[in-house]
Amino acid sequence: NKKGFIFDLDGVIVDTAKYHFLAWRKLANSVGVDFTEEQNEQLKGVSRVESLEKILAWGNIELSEDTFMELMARKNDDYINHVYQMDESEILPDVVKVLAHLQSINQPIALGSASQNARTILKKVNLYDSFDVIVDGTNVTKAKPDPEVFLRAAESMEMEPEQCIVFEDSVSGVKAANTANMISIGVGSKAVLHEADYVFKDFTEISVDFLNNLLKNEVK
Ligand code: G16
Ligand code: MG
Repeated sequence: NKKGFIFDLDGVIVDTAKYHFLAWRKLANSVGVDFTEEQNEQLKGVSRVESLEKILAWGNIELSEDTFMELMARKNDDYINHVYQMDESEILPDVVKVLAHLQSINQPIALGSASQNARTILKKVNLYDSFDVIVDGTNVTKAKPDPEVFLRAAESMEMEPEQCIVFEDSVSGVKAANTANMISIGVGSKAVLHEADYVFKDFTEISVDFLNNLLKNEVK
């Protein structure tokens, strides 16, 4: 029995969410916009363009196209500086264990991320070869909550959406998985991710039994 296992990157495999936060806060403050962790929650899983649009809207700021592009580049440079310092120690707890288990029972594994930096990050933390399929922000046109990124991942794994299971830390990503008709597993807070089919605090709470049961059941 086969399922397609799709993992989000930021906030699921690695905690790059904190680097996005630092880079966006610096950028927002530089244009005079306050930026809280609650606001940051709304940027999780959201594309770079839409993230900046939201920040500017919070500050009632309108900019020329050129300045907009310049600010996006500045945020990314800042973010990349954090990424370049990453190594395997930044892989979140028990991620490697779960990936290894799925590999050992021959399940296809995909990455489904909004980030254009996904491949760089996977290489930095030495997980690039753990994924059979990678779909990221360089491959899709529509950002989460649109299901495009996950549907593409399913297609590349040659799996039907109904056979796929998505691990997500963001509200927009859980919505994308649900819209795609996939099983959604929230990684993070139950209060935030209440739309997910299952929610776990992190991978240390996800047992081998649970993973094996996913293979047996038609949960959706
Ligand atoms: C990630 C983050 C978002 C970020 C987006 C684009 O998605 O959660 O906060 O804005 O990628 O990233 P970049 O600016 O690197 O292209 P995911 O889907 O991996 O959680
Ligand atoms: Mg994420």
